[in-house]
Amino acid sequence: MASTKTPEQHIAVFGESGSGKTVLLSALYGAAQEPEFTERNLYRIVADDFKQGAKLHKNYLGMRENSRTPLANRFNNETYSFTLKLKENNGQNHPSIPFNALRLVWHDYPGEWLSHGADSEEEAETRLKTFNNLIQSDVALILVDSSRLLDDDDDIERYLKSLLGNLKSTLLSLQDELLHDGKKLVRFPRIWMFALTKCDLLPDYDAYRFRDLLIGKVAGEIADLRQILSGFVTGNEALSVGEDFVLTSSAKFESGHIDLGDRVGINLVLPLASALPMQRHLRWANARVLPGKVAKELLNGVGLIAAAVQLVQHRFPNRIASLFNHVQPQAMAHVANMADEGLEKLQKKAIQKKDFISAIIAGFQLELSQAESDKVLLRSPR
Ligand SMILES: Nc1nc2c(ncn2[C@@H]2O[C@H](COP(=O)(O)OP(=O)(O)OP(=O)(O)O)[C@@H](O)[C@H]2O)c(=O)[nH]1
Ligand SMILES: [Mg+2]
Repeated sequence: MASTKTPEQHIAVFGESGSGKTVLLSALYGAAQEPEFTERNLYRIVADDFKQGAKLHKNYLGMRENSRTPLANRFNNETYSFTLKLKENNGQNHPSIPFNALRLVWHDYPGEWLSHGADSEEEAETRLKTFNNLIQSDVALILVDSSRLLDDDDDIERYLKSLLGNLKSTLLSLQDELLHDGKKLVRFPRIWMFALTKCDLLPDYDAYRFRDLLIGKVAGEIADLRQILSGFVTGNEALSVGEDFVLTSSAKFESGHIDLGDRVGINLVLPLASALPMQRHLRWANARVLPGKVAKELLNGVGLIAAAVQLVQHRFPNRIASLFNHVQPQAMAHVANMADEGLEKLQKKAIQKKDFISAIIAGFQLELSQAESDKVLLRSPR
């Protein structure tokens, strides 16, 4: 039966003050308002709150026109919600297709919350609320700031250790409050990947070199982080910590000039938040790493993963009787692991059927695969 609930995906970005969170969000939203974006993509990104959309767009234009960057989020925390809407959808979609839009939620918060905690009781409450929202995501991005990797080797190592140290102590300090009654969570980011921000400052880096740097300098700290995260989730075999790597640059910043046309990896944020976990969860379900109950919850959840069921429909139209109760992980894993050619066909079919979500998810998978060929992304083989 058709449901009207729009699947909602949160994006969890863990980045210290100055690591590029607000600029990244503004570049992502602002670029989506350019005519080239609408020409190239099947969808538009619409801010659910007009005022917020205008603010981000203004940030973007300030950078584009006056090379002026947005202010740091001192004491300022805001949640942005966007809807991806089909460009040429006049409200019509196939009656058997339950969704015709996707919602994405991004929490922008002061990076100081990761390094110094909160300053007042009120701020502590807001911080806890934000973290509670962040852990609704399927993927967490840990931002590594390129501008901190320009120093000598010892400084780099100190920076990376302090970055991971702060993240670990933040998680530990909030653990009791995030786990209600000490109960481990089913829905929690199970993929913690590293994102190198401002990579325009490190033109010689690709995702492999970024990985090698992290493994070379902080492999032990990454293992500790995994240990801590295992304490949050049920079925902790189904956890990828520090196994995926991506490069991003919101613009090229050069002697006072900001070139927003020169971006890296910004187009990957939405695919990473949605298609990547979909593929990984299905793979885990198929390999039976996920305990039955967890698999069911993740695969039948309200998150974007539900869209996978829709995607499978195009491939196995007669095999899926009921959309949400009889998920067939094997069939879905097949779709999730499909080669580019199959995905392109699937995408075409979905467009013909006006199945917006399937077309977008297939497109997202294609984008991830392209980024991997370009060495901007390195995905865990597990
Ligand atoms: N070279 C380069 N510089 C960047 C890039 N993105 C951001 N910056 C620089 O980094 C500064 C900080 O970026 P923000 O996005 O404000 O950082 P933030 O993570 O939101 O910081 P808080 O709000 O304090 O948590 C910007 O003012 C820019 O000067 C990038 O892609 N490349
Ligand atoms: Mg900010």
